[in-house]
Amino acid sequence: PKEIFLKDYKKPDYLFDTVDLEFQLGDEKTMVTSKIAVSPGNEGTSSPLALHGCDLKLLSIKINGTELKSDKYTVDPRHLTILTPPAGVFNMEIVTEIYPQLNTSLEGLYRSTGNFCTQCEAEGFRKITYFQDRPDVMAKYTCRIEGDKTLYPVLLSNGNLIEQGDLEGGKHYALWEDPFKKPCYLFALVAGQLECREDSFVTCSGRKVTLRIWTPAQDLPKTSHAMYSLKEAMKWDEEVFGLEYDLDLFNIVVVPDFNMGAMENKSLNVFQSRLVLASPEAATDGDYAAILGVIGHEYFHNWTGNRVTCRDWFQLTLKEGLTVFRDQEFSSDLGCRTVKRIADVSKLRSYQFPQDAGPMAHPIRPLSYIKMDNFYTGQLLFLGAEVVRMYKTMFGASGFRKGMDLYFQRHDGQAVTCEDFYAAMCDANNAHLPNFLQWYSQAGTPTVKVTSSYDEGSQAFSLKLSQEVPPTPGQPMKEPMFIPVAVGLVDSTGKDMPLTSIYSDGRVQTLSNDGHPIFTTVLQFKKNEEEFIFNNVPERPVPSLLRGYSAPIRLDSDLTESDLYFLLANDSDEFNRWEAGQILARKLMFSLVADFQQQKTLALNTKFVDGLRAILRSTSLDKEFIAKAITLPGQGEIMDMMSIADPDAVHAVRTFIKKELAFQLKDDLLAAVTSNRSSEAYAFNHDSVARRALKNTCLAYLASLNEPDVTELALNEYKCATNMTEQFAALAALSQNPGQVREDALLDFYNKWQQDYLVVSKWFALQATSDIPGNVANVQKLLAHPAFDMRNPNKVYSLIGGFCGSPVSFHAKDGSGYKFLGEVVLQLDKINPQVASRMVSAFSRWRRYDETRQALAKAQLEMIISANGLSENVYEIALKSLA
Ligand code: B3K
Ligand code: ZN
Repeated sequence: PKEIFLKDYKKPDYLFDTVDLEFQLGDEKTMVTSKIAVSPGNEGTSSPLALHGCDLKLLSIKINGTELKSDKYTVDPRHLTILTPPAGVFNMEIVTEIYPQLNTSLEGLYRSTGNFCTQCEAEGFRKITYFQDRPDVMAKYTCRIEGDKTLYPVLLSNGNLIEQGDLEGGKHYALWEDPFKKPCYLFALVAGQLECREDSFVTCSGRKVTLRIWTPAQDLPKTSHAMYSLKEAMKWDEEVFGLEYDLDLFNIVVVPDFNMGAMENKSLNVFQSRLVLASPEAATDGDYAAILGVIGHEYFHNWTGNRVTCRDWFQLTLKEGLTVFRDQEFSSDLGCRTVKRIADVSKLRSYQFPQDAGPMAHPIRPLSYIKMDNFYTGQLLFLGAEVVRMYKTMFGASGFRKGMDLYFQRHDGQAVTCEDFYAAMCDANNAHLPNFLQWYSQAGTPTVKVTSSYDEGSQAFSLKLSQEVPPTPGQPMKEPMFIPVAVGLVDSTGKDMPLTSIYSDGRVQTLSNDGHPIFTTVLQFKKNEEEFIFNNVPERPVPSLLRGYSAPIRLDSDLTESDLYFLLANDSDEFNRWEAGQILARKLMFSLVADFQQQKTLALNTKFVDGLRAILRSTSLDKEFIAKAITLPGQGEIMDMMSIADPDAVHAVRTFIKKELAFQLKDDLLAAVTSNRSSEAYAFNHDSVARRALKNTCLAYLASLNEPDVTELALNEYKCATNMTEQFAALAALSQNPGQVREDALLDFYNKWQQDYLVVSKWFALQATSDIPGNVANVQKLLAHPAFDMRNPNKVYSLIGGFCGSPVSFHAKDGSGYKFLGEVVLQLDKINPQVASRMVSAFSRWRRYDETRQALAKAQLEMIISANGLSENVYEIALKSLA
């Protein structure tokens, strides 16, 4: 396998100006004709023209209308090379044959439940035809699709439909034209038996855009929330960024078999079913929120990704980090900002931080890859979004908007780099952010230490900051990064102090906002060590640090426990109230883990219980916030912070605290469940979502007690639920405890929902993530369940991905979890390498565990890497994990 390096980037020797594709869809084989207008990229180039290709049967090549003789080109399994292309502009016509019905990789052109569909990002277009499959080759496309009219009544591609009609032999055709230049990864084709929900949106300039969501007929009623989400996204992008949709038609297609969540193909987004289809009975609040976010995300790509795209795949975060940031903001604006922020930060901590501390650590702009698909990681997406967020933190909403405007003004229609984005942001704000670009090139999560001191005499409060970026593979030494640290000072009554002036870098800076006092300031921390002194501070404050999580770092401060309890009760920054509770919970969990390891009896300190009780009883806090604030940090987060991860101890401690809290707060929890019932019809709005979140979180606590009265309560909630959010939460609550009640409930749920494959996937996931003893065998059994299908990524992610996310079972000390995954990965790899490689990643952190587990996990990785015919996808992850 060949490794590709960022430093080797070279502009393409040839440009493609127009690409006219023709597909003759057939049940057995599909014929693809590609006519390309080629022009030299560099003056007077005479180098061979190398085209990528994979699993293609070449039928013919013509250059300027003449068949090319076989000694004028070479073909290998990855390329077609035209040895001496004509000088200047020329036309090239290539005919290939492909076999979509045999394509289980779900990359290129493939079949899902009989329909044709494509997925080209990152490098899948080469499975359709020979092409310069790289994002800096941008062309205007037309696409003519021909196929049987009864089997494939709907024929879709990018852009506008400019012609359609019937053909002999029961066939028909459609001709699409996309007026915008695009890289081939944004090409899409869909053909099959689909119906659509149609609606429209009038843009800010008064253009009417037709919106269509395509799905099998029976699912049409479930597309209303997706349509609502799309219209909200279109409106939001106009209001917040002044970005208007640029065509008269926008299509979304739903397919059950899809590797990722969705894909932003120009005007023809393709989604896996879970992220479009929803009804109150069958989808949870979580599903509704995910649909809103992902519909928004793919739509927002139209500008950040499609109109301005990436020069090469190393720049992926340019479009993904930015677009994730935009979808996070969109969801925040439509829901509750703090709660969304908490959810996003939790995700970062549970997935990105651990990865960044392991063998797969890489900067948001990686330096090399074997398979690009392996780099659609938390780093590029979620850490990338944090990096974009820091620009906004530095420049404010209007400065950020100016930067975005300049970015589009400079780069519309181009394929660009992360530096171009940085330059637009800085130039628009007449600013320079020293060491900020390090965020793109250095891997590893920085740790920032903060120590504070107060001098009563001079009324000065000092914060000393130091930073350390840990070594990561290939990067032993690190430079300091630019870290924006948002700070407020809280007085002894719990109020924010006005901040008047600050001394740093040898100068005094007056803080005020047009004469108004300010209560939060952003420290620009950019050296290894720096001191910031606040002046005119009348009493010793409690600092509220890193408000809103202003930078993606690990904060290590000298705040005492009592400071943290104080912030938990008083901080005006809600995010930091939650954070104070989390820090306290982490400290508690650590000390109990140590007790557990020394076989001491575990006991919960009463201050912690009282702190949570106060939150639970609050009538002023948002209910969803309360639900988050009483939820303990996940097991992964705690294991990530241990020198040797001990899944058994962390699990035992988390279970202990949960039960103990349930026991001590039982009355309050019961009151929260009963007072948050509602007989109103399901609605997806913040108040209802928050109410259900609180009720469900409390129910889960209660059910952990496994006492007859709470089991009765959970059963009752399960039976009376009128929506999936509450029904599924009750089922999850009941299934915490092994036994007959659990088995009966799971069976009942399956019988109710067996016709709905999306609900069945949830049912798989619930069992897969369970921490009941002996769950490996149960998951093994579910592999053979008639509803399970290895070829469907969603089911694999639910069952196998879910299982790997459950530390006690996956890391079972006898190695049974590892063995299970090892076998499954090899099976999966034969079907779908992208999915297999996502699963094998669960092994990557094997060195974090004790020696016994290390040996067992390593043996599986070695078994995998020595397997015959392994895909490059799995090979790359296994190789790096073993390195
Ligand atoms: N851009 C796609 C991801 C494509 C993944 C390729 N293996 C979807 C998204 O960002 O939402
Ligand atoms: Zn994206």
